[in-house]
Amino acid sequence: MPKNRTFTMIKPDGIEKGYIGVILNKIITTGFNIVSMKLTKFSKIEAEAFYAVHKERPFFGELIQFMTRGPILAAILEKDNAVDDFRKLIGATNPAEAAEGTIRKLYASSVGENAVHGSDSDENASIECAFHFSAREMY
Ligand code: 3AN
Repeated sequence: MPKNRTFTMIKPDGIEKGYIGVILNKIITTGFNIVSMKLTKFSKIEAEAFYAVHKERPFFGELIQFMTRGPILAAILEKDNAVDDFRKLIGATNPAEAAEGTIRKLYASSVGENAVHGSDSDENASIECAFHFSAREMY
């Protein structure tokens, strides 16, 4: 598999609980290279745009409130098979269903507040990277 890229965020719950260090350590020791990273915060309009695909879902309002309540750590990660391997590393959306050793099993508390985001396709990874980083910030 050629090296490719995925996009991740440590979500507000992960930051509030002090999990930046342990989550980044897990990402790096699993073999991902961090190629871009920033601590930033969504405005309501930005969060609604980022999660537009979910706008008809019943949890949309809750999701936007959660994702705007504090800073996020946004990063672009590189590795062979990055998108699929990162989804494996973070585990199922609901931490109660996430496999042992995954980031969500270890550090997430609920299906809503699930500590980390990972792109679900190469196409969405490109869109999400460009949402948070300018061309000159993608190394
Ligand atoms: P994933 O993050 O695993 O790709 P998605 O794309 O289905 O999951 O959902 C995006 C985000 O929406 C999740 N990370 C979570 O924060 C939130 N979410 C998903 N399902 C629910 C739900 N049933 N209740 C509340 N929030 C949810």
